[in-house]
Amino acid sequence: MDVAGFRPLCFERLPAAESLRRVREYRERMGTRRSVREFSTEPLPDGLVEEALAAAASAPSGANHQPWHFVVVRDPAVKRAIRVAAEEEERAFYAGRASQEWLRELAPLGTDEHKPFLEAAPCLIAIFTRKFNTAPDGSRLKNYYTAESVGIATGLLISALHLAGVATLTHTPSPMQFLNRILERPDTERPFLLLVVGYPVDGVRVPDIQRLPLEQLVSFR
Ligand code: IYR
Repeated sequence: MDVAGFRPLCFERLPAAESLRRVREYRERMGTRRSVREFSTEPLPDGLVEEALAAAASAPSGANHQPWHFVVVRDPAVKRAIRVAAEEEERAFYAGRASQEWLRELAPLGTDEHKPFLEAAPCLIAIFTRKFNTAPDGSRLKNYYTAESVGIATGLLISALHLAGVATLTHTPSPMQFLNRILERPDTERPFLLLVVGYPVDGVRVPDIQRLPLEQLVSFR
C-alpha cells in the first residue's frame, strides 16, 4: 500500500552465515580501537573526514532533527587557539578542580594538562549539540533526545574513522565553552566533544587496560 511520505526500505537480507561473518569481522576490527594521545602531523587523505562525517550524519535522532553540528578544524592558528584555551582549563582541572578520587582514576592513563596533540594532529572535529533548530520563520524549534542522538552520531564517526585506519581521541576539556567563542558557534549549540583525528606517532604505546568480558556487561532473559 502506498502511504504519502513513505517509501520502500532499502534493506539487504543476508544469509545467517554471512551475517555472522560480518558482525565478527566488525567486532574484531573494533576490538583494536584505542584512544591515542600522541599524534603525528601527517595529513589525512583528501575527502576522508567528509566521508566519515556523512556516515556519522546517518545516525538516528529525536524526531529526525539531526541535532548536531561538526566543525572540522585544520587551520594551525585555530588549532593553536584551541590548545591554549584547553590547556588553561586542564591546568585548573589537574591542579584541584578534579576530585582526588577522579585524579587517582586517571593516573593509569598518564594524562596531564599538556595537550600538544591539539596542534600536532592534522584535524580536530568539534562536535556541537544543537539544543534548538531554527524554523523557517526564524523561531526556535526544540530538539529531543539530543545527548542520545549526538552520542550515537559520534560513535558512528569514531567507528568510521577507525575502520578507515585513522586514530582518534575523544577529548573533553571541561568546561569547553571556549569552543563556541573560538569557532564562532551560536549559544543554541553546546560543545559535546572534541575529537582529535590523525595518525599515531611511530611506536606509540597505550595504557595496558582491558575491556570487561561480555558476561559482566550483558544479561539474557
Ligand atoms: N579532560 C581531562 C581529564 C580526563 C578525564 C577523563 I573521565 C578521561 O577518561 C581522560 C582525561 C584530560 O583530557 O586530560
